[in-house]
Amino acid sequence: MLHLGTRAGPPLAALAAALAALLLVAASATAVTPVQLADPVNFSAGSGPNHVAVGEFNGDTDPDLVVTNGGSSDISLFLGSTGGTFTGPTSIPLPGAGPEAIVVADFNGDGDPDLATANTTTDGVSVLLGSTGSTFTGPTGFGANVNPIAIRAGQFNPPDTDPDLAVANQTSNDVSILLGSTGGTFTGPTNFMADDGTFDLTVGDFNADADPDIATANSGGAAQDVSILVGGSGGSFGAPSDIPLVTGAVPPGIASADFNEDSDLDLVASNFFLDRVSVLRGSTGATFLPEINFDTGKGPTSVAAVNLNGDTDPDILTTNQSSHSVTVLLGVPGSSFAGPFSFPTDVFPNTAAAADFNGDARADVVTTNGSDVSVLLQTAAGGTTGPQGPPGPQGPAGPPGASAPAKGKKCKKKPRRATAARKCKRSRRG
Ligand SMILES: [Ca+2]
Ligand SMILES: [Ca+2]
Ligand SMILES: [Ca+2]
Ligand SMILES: [Ca+2]
Repeated sequence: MLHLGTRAGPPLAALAAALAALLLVAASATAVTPVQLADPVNFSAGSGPNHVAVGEFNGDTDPDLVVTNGGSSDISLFLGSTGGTFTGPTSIPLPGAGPEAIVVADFNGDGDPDLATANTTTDGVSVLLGSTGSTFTGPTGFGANVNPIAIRAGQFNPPDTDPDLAVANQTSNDVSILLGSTGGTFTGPTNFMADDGTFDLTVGDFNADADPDIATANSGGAAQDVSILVGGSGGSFGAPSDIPLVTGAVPPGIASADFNEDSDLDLVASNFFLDRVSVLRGSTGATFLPEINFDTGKGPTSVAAVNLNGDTDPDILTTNQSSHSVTVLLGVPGSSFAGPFSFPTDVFPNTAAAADFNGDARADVVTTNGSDVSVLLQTAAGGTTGPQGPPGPQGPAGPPGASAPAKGKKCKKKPRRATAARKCKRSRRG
């Protein structure tokens, strides 16, 4: 169950003790450079922050942030400053839109990064075109389907080079493809079925045919799975191939990277009610080997593939809504991970991104939380550690399904975002 009304302090002492224990048991296997994140510095955004993305909007090389706010229906723009601090936010209004997710890309090809949001209230997308000095023109609205909740950019109809958009629609259980055209405009949407409660998506070439494919995380009552939509010509996608996860997984987040460096793209999906992530190792023809699970903090919502310790193995970053933390799983050759290493955020984190905010060549972390934004700067961490061994630093995750949702609920609270929870509707297959 989600306990949105309860609040627990970050278990700092427990984390420290557990980390020490892990270091003791981290054995023999391949050493990996550890990561340490400093305590969070919190910045106020708008009301109901939903999603954060990083961009360079004013050209000063300090990474900047954009945050969607579902409650105040706007975007908060933070400009990076020295030492990993931020000025702002400046509010960019999206009246009545209810923006959930945001993506940064140069849609009109003028060299200035632009923004696109997935708007759950208006069932559409807002595009804002960047200009000099971190100003934006727009928004211009485009359609999607019912309750857009996640958005990614891609190149779905080569050789056309205008960035395109893929939108996950939570209630229509599908993905909307909007094809980019000149001047930052879009045609479509064309909708492609995924599965019940399509909640997040990632773009990657899973079958190595050079056409980008899409994988979605589906957390509706009738689905606890990942859907693979294989890309075809002209921005089309095939029927979904569903990969079931363990019952109760309720995956709210998905990301892709080649974690085991075999050149087949892999997937990672968060398991909200099981306090772990599932790694699906890619095989030939957009098929995947059975899941391998790794512990996280409690209530993992978003998951991202990042590189935090600067080696060649992709790492995993989750936001943990129930333990008010992020978890870092450090990639180790051969589909294994060191960790979990968890670090406190402010309460109810729901999405995260990584970038080097203070210019020390170490990637840092930013999260959106229930009511603000946390920045966690990476600090120097000496020594090495080894792959994850049972149990993880936060202790056993508990028996599978122990905290699973009550049976028979037609309309679960959605893990990631408060606005989505408020708008939660009975899912329907379409
Ligand atoms: Ca900047
Ligand atoms: Ca642009
Ligand atoms: Ca792989
Ligand atoms: Ca840094």
